[in-house]
Amino acid sequence: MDIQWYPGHMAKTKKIIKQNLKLVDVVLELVDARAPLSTHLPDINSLIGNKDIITVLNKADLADKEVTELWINFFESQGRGVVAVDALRKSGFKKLFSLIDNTKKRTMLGPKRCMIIGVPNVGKSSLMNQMARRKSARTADVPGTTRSKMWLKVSHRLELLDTPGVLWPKFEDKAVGIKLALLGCIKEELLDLHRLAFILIEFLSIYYPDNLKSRYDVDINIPPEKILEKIAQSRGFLLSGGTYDIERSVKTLISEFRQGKLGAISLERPEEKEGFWASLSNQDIV
Ligand SMILES: Nc1nc2c(ncn2[C@@H]2O[C@H](COP(=O)(O)OP(=O)(O)OP(=O)(O)O)[C@@H](O)[C@H]2O)c(=O)[nH]1
Ligand SMILES: [Mg+2]
Repeated sequence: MDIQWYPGHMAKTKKIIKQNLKLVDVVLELVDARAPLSTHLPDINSLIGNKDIITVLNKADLADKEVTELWINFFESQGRGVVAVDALRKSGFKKLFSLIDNTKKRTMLGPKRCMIIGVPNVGKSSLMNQMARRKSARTADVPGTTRSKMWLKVSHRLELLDTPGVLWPKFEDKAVGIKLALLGCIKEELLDLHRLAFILIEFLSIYYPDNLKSRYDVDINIPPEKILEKIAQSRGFLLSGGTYDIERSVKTLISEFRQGKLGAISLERPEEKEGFWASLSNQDIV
């Protein structure tokens, strides 16, 4: 299915990126540390040409530390400048600034200029604000928050350009869409949240069973629907008539996963060709 995520918005965003490319020295591509490949822009080369690029694994506080280390090695082995950061707590900023310092200045005059790009909700505006030590750009846990570009001065030597999130209209591999949905990069209204919660439960039961078990005090060997029922039961999510409010369990599970309340969890690992996600490559969730 082809999806118009934000009609008109995506074409405008790509135009902003292309038009401002000549003004910048380096591009920071923000990805979500929990799924760095699925949240990476597949057409980045056609978008930014041969500009210097640094990969920033943001929200590292929410990702499995061991897996993040594997990702760092993966990108470094490809010769890519890469750093894991937590934009809210500013961890990893020293390495980030030093990677930026080590890039060449290509534009003639003024400070070094960096453009921040990435999928929606990955933390671009938060990172820019924190690097500049100002709350200039609006941030929110909703994809599509930033609607136009914004320049922000970090110092007389460095300026940043925040851009709106980019998403593409079709996922060749549907598992990529599922991971983007789980991480909050796709508008909620477009998603089959119930299906998404099932997939999350199945994933957690295989890769992070203890996290699921201890957060909700459930037996992970029971079917996903029963797990949602148990969550409704223990949290008191009831509808009039006394039936369980499963929709509320669905929303709670997804939102608590996104906020890291189930612990630090990574959705993908480098060089993972087979397994859970490969089996979902034909599943629609939108
Ligand atoms: N835990 C955690 N949350 C973060 C981090 N960075 C950003 N966030 C949160 O992620 C949400 C999205 O942040 P934004 O900065 O608005 O994301 P964005 O990429 O600018 O989003 P769009 O403008 O919609 O494309 C907000 O709720 C932030 O507080 C991080 O490193 N760790
Ligand atoms: Mg933004």
